[in-house]
Amino acid sequence: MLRTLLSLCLTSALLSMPLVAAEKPNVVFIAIDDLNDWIGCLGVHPQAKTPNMDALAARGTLFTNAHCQAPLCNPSRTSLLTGLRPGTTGVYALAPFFRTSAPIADRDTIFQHFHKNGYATLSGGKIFHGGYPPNKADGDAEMVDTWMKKARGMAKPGKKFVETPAKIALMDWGVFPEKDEDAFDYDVASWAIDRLKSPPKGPFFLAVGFQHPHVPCYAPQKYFDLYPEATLQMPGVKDDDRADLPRFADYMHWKLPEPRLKWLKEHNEWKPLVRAYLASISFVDAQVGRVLEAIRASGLEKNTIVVLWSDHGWHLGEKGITGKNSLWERSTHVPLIFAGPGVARGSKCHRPAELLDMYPTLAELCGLPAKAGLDGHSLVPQLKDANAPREWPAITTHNRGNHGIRTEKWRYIRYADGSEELYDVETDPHEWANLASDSKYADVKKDLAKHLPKNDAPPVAKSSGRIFTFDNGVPVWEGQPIGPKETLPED
Ligand SMILES: [Ca+2]
Ligand SMILES: [Ca+2]
Repeated sequence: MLRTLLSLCLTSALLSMPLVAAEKPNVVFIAIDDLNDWIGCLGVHPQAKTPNMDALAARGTLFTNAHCQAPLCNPSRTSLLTGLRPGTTGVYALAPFFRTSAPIADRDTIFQHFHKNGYATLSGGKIFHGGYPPNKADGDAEMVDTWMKKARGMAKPGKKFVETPAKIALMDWGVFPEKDEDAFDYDVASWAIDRLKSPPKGPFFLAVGFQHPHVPCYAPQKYFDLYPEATLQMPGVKDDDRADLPRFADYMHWKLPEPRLKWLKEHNEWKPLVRAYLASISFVDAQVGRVLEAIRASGLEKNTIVVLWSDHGWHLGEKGITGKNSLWERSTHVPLIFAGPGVARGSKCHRPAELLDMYPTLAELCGLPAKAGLDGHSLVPQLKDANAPREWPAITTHNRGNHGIRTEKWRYIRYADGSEELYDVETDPHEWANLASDSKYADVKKDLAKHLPKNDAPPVAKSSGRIFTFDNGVPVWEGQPIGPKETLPED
């Protein structure tokens, strides 16, 4: 009798296990590379056409004041995947891969935290910074259970469309390829769709990383047709905008592999670049749409949390530059959308949010144990009620000791030499008037400065690619000291 009972209990326990597991929501984690805040539902560029991202926001919660932790791929992705600020990781530059970098080499990424709690983890396209981890095929099973096999890479036309100076040789923009099917991101979406058609048993965490609108800004003709050049609205730019900046601001992007506004204007390429960037956004939106449709068609939608984010923003002429690498809104402000079980529908949250909040948020939404030692905070209160208070600002760090602090009203920047910027973004959304030297804002600055990160770790060994240091009063860009009389390059 006892044996029968025990056996019944065991059978029932075994039977209930898959049921319990199946009740855990899945996660589809959609990353977009270098997408600034030009998506339809954010309304920052009034002509941006992203119907699929807008539809996701309509069935979920859109964070309208979300910011990256670093305005550059590798440090931003390292931060959000480990849940730690750049000042904690010491990863500030394009290299090295954080897994080789003490003191965080052994930190569990969000993938590993989900894996250890019973999730199958899958990753396709660009999730870790390009090329990382280096040995997906054999050595990285501990990082992610299933990797997309190496994709064919970004297709390139035979000849560049735009003749750019050598130092910005990677940059190009124009109509290419002819069909969606010939672009790298199409393959990434197709891989994700296949996984959704035959998902792993039990709950899964599926990461899908798109590369557009990262340069080169290529897209098929139909996406350019969405943005006729004659009626294209250009971003707001003030000619003498840099006049009230401290010199230290220049050091954040001393040399860039992207063109400055001066070069674009002189070569009549400003408008074509803006148009190509918008076309690339609409192209990637179409690929996002294919994945969202596969989630719906597979019947997984009701039990799947979708989160969509971009790793940082992108300037298109504002403050005289294109690209990222700054602590201003254009570089830091990113789309962040959650949808699915546990998330309010059709909701917009204006509280500051940070990309590294995704780690604790997703863990909480999925009922996983909280991971100790994370720098971010769960957004679950705001996902239930967009008006729920939040005591923390959003903080962006670019190289050691340079931080931007964003609240609902203010942006405060403190550079490593102590120089400052302050903008009232409620009344000055372009961040044109630097108020930092006005004594009437001394208390505002003091309050904001209380949020400066506690850790300012030195760069990890072998840091390279956009690395800037300021030691013993000497500014050094990628190993070369910047002389006191040198001026910011203009091409
Ligand atoms: Ca990026
Ligand atoms: Ca200004």
